[in-house]
Amino acid sequence: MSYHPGIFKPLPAKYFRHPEEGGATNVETRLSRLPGYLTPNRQFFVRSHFDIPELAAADWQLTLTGDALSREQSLSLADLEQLPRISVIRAIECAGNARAFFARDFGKAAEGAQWRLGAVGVAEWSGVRLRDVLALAGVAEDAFHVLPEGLDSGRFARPLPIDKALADDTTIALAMNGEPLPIDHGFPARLVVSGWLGAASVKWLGRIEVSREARNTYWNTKDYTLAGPDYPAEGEADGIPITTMPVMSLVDLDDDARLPAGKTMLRGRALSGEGQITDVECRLDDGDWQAAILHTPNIAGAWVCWSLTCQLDPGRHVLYVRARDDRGHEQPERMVWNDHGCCYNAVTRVNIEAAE
Ligand SMILES: Nc1nc2c(c(=O)[nH]1)N[C@H]1C(S)=C(S)[C@@H](COP(=O)(O)O)O[C@H]1N2
Ligand SMILES: [Mo]
Repeated sequence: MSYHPGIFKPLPAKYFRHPEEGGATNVETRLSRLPGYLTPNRQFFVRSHFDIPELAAADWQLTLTGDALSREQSLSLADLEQLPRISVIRAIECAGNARAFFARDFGKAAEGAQWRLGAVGVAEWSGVRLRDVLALAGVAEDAFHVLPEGLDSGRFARPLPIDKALADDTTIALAMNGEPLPIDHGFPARLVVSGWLGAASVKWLGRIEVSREARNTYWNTKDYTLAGPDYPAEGEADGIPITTMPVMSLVDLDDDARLPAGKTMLRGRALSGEGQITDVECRLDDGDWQAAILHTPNIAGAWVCWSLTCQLDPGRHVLYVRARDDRGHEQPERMVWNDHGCCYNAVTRVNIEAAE
């Protein structure tokens, strides 16, 4: 196995934006360039914390281990292919998506890659249920944590509670939008954990430990937590370990977009962890809130596309967008600060310039 320090796929500027301080392994999707509901593989954002492994399908092995399994198991891709196939359409959203807006709202940047709205994508993930894979090794009644580990140079790993690991749609994906998983997205196998922060969806899977005791890592105790003056530390963690993602709306426009004045269709997307979006509303400057149209499909755990036709007078405008989900969550007016800049979901605000 060898390691690669960057991203393999081409990164044309029309599809991607490099966040400031993001490093070579992070690029966000330009939502303005998405043609449809799914994010094509060539446009999907990439977030990798370490050099990435170049793995050969033929000798790849997934090791199942831990004191809450009846036996240790080593599985090949051919073994996984014996299991029932499933396909799920789900979002992967980095918990740091929209982190750049902390700097705008609070006058100081939260630590980490300064993502705007594009550290998120929706794909059709095909593979096998994590539950069916773990069953091959016999899961004990009192299993507590499931710790998937990547084969990247830093062995990225973040635990899941057993119930989430055994959920119907927790998937070991072998394919993305009908193609073998691209190397940047975890070839040959990654986890897809519905509605949870992207960091739960471990790429380049190599080992899964199922244990009776907690198996916490840096990635749920020192990062990807809600930490700061308003959040109490919890056990080993510096704050509250993040699980599901909050309700958030996105706008399919570049920053400081220039649009023709007059009647214009505004578009975007909205998503909410494991929930389904019920309403999206838009407001231009200090006008009234107007309901946007929600398009099909509207898949829980993925996103819904919205649109609204607006009259844009020439000049500068601020567009505000807020969404609500079927569980009664809605975007707050203002964020509470957290040090890692995670889960930003205050009412979405973008600048637009309309020209005659
Ligand atoms: N092995 C491994 N898995 C990983 C990561 C990583 O650095 N290493 N990054 C995680 C984070 S923080 C996110 S947001 C998603 C990004 O998935 P993508 O690169 O396929 O868009 O992968 C997750 N899985
Ligand atoms: Mo992430």
